Amino acid sequence: MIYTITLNPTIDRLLYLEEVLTKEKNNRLESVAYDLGGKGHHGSYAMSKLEVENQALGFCGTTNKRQLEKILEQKNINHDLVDVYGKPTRESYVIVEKGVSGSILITERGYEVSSYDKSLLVDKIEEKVKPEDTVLIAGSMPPGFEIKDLEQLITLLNKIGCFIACDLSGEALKAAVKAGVNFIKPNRFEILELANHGQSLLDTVKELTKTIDYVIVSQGGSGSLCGHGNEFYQISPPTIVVKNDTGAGDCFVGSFLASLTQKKSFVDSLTFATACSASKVQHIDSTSFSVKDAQNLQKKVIVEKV
Ligand code: TA6
Repeated sequence: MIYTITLNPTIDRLLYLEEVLTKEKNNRLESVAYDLGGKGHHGSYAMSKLEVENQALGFCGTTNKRQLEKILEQKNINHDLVDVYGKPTRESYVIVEKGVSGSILITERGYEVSSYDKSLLVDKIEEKVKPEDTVLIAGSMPPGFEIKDLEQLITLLNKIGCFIACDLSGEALKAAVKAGVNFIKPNRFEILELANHGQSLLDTVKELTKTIDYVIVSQGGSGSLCGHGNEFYQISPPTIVVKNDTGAGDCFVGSFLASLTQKKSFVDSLTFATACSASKVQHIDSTSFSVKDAQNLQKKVIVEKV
């Protein structure tokens, strides 16, 4: 079983502009849509689409709970969230300009969680997670959830003995590396914060892979530099027309962990996850991708042993 933990859930409000975003102009919207936000929820969406059993854990504000739950149900995501009373789940504004590749992401901070809220989440994790499970902690932390809370969460998961995957950034990523986890996916800027002074990117990955089973450095449209054991690869995605890149990294993480759970090899998991992500960016929302499309795109992913 895979559990995803989204500490700071989000509803994505997608704003499709009639034209290119321009300052000092009334930029008119062609349409507005809502989709699932949050990196852990996106991971669950990919796992569910790939028919890998998973459950989404985390927090959920009660004042707009129905809206988030409706999207989770539409996306067929099994979930068991801790209610945070009287608070609204935040929104991320995803701006998609007419005829322009990619998106602009503007994200709210989120509501504050209390010690009681945190204790309820820990209770659920203690009750559910088994040593043979995988847990993905992904996305930002809400106000009130401190680094020490993350350290305690990872310590608990290490005590249980499950596989711990983290898609985190900044101080949270550093704390996860220090606490000991099995998977990280920093981007090309975040990895620099984990590097020894003057160390090359590849040497940093090799160093980190001594203590972390899987280290994936995402390089946006250029692909990723990946390490596991004594295997290191530069992965290059197929050339495709990007409509909306929001959620591409999350789709990669969910598809990669799903592939590992299905006992695929490291390289096969990497190329399939890259293909799922390439399919995702060809869709205009934050989550959708085509498994069939990904299976075709996987043949075009370039793997270079480094
Ligand atoms: O990675 C994309 C995304 O999940 C968006 O859909 C939006 O919800 C945002 O990231 C949330 O980011 P955060 O790091 O605050 O969890």
